[in-house]
Amino acid sequence: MLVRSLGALLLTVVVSGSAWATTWNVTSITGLKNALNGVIAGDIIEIQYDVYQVTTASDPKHWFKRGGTVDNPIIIRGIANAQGDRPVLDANGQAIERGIFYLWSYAPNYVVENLEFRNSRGRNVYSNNAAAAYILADNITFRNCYSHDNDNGWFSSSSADNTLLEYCHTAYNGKPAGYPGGLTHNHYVASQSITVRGCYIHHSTEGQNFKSRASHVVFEGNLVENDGNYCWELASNNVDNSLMIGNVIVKGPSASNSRIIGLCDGTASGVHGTLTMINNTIVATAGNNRYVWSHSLATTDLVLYNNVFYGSSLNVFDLYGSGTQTGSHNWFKPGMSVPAGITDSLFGDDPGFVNRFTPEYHLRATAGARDVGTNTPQWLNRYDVWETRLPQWQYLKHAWATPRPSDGQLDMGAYECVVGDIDYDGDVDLDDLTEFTSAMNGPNQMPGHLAADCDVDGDCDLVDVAIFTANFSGPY
Ligand SMILES: [Ca+2]
Ligand SMILES: [Ca+2]
Ligand SMILES: [Ca+2]
Ligand SMILES: [Ca+2]
Repeated sequence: MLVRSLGALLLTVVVSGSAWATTWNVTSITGLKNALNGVIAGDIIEIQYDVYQVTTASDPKHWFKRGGTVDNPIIIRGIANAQGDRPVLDANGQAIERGIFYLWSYAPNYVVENLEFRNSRGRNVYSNNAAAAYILADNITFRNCYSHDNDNGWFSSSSADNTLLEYCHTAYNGKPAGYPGGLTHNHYVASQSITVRGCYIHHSTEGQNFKSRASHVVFEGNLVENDGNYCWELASNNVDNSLMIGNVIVKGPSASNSRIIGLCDGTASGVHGTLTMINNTIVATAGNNRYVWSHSLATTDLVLYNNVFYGSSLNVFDLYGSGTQTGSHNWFKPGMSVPAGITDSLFGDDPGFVNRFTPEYHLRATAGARDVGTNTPQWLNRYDVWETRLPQWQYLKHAWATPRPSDGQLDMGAYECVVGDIDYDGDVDLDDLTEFTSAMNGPNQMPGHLAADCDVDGDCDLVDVAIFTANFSGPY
């Protein structure tokens, strides 16, 4: 426990660029409220490590009063303790209206980093859909934050544009069992545009891991697994097109709904525009799973390049809407029914994952899905213009993303194979050498890490050492 100084605030005036900016040092909720009352564009609020109890009496709905500018956002930054723990905003036992951070539309341009939000719940006092943050304003970023055990993980409204969630961990959100109200979700977003990148999203307790009523979604380099209901949904809207690129999406084996990706939840406005899917790995875990499902009110056009559909179900497109399906160079299982507009498909039971059973969805050196993608995948962007869009990021455990490496020929799926990259961060360097060496179990023995078997012959021997050495690239 930190010893709190009597003065909740310590003001430090620093020169930032050409503007005078203030760094506010916060060690209490009162200090945070005071800082938010006084900030101007470009200021930084540093929240020191502690567990901060959020109470109804502290009136979190009215903490945010001022905005930054696009060029000089206001930064709220948690300062981790020596163990790397983020400062915590905990609403345990308190009724919260919509969000611990209630970001009014008149308070735009905030970047929030390194904070944990938990136990934000309406508790039947307010509607049972409180979130870590209720985002009404433009240009709001949450980066490296952890949202868990709230009614919703994140909630944004259609008044918000340019929402960014990056490197966040979002899990175990959903209202308590038996509480009244609609389904709650890890993400329930309706921004004009939202980007979700490099996030670890899992265990929505009753609803979706990601549910959108946004006009434009870019969902990039995330890991989504263990959904309560379904994994990913465009529930309505999407008039400005969306993109899923470089994600690993794994169906929860105990989910209450068989859908993995859903288009339209039956609300009258329907789902429109185009959804382009590029270089995703999408995994079913039960025979009745439906990889992509659409409602009759969906007019969504689907465009698919370089995706891998894998798992225990063959029901890949269960479509009742009126959109088209086009694209090329996707991996399907034998027996999957693929629309005629999707060409150059490959069919096989095993795309060549390092391990289908543990599982590990990176590709082996000999994978059938390696080097067989198209190098010119196209998407229909927000402004209805077709453009080439390569996968730039790939997920790195956990809640991180690295630039996707390139060997000149795109692989299918969410990960580009780099032989010898044992820690999967996209290079072959001394960290990999350490793991490579410790994985060796002697001649004719499977190595402790399957990626150390560079030639995929069942061992890690001098041939593998030669391949590893040849691929040694050094760090980025
Ligand atoms: Ca390749
Ligand atoms: Ca590496
Ligand atoms: Ca070998
Ligand atoms: Ca490295």
